[in-house]
Amino acid sequence: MKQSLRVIHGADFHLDAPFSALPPEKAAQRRGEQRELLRRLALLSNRAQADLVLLSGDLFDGGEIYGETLDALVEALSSIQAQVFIAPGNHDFWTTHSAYARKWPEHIHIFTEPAIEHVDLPELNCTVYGTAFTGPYREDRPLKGFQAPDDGKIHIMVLHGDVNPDSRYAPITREDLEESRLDYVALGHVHTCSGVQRLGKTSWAYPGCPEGRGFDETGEKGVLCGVVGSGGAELAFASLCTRRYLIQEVDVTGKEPEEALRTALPTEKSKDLCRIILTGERSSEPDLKALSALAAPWYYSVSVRDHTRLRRDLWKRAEEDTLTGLVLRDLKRRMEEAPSDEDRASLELAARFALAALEHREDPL
Ligand SMILES: [Mn+2]
Repeated sequence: MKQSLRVIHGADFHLDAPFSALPPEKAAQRRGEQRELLRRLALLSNRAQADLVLLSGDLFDGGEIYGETLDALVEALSSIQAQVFIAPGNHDFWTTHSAYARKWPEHIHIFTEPAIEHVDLPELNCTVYGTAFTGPYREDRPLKGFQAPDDGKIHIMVLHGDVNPDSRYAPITREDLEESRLDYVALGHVHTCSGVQRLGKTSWAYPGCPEGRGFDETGEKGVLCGVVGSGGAELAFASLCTRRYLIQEVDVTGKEPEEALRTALPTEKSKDLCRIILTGERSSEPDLKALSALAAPWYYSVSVRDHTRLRRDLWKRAEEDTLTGLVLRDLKRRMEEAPSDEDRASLELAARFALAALEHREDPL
């Protein structure tokens, strides 16, 4: 009898997302790369000899999908040797005319109702539960009052929902999770990987989205891969993404922006998408167009933003006959007498903080 199962857990593929921040050709290319995630998922699952592939909703970004996407989905899911479970989410909710509503091979199970349904897998000593969104919102708590039976089997739930009692997207409370007595709750909705969490005997996780679509979905993206048993779940993050969204800060203080940017560029061409944020104090207005052009060959896509501040003259108010003038004069004199650069630097910092405090400003720069 199986005591533990090999599991792949993914969610929030958002296939056919518009990628509206990119020019149309690149947006189409990115949608093509999203379709490749399905092939990679199938490959990963078959290589790992997974027993279960759990897909917790928002596989599609919207109700209408391209023919290429449906073809890729059918081909990839059909090639998976594991049992596949899909719990439609708020973006890909179940309807009778959804892409999900077709005849699927035996090993693919798609939940179609808000009420919890289950599939028994006696050969795996396991029961898989799941529910579906049937509209863009659901405000009922899908796990409320649910408790897995104590029958020696492994109990797993696939569910799109929000571990937040005030959510409009299938709210889940921590008590609901703990009282469910499920061995693993495979969640979707949150696009950042949560790692495996535990409440009572119940393990739960969000894998996050497997491919970023914007600078709110930065870094490595993928699925969770590992083992679920009646003693708990051990799943590790496995990267699946083609490209990453990166945010890089470049401090221009005391430098020409172009020079600062040059030293921050990668040493070889990157396939990632990068947002460069200029920070620190500038002596003149940076030419964002020229800086973007300088960085462009190094990334798949790059944009440059200016968050710098104009360098202000720290000692401008030193001659004032006020408390501010007095404090600045004192610090200036001490700076002139300071024995080292280090002392001068800390006195300058002290002057900045003092000036900010005296002017009731939050930011000492
Ligand atoms: Mn989502």
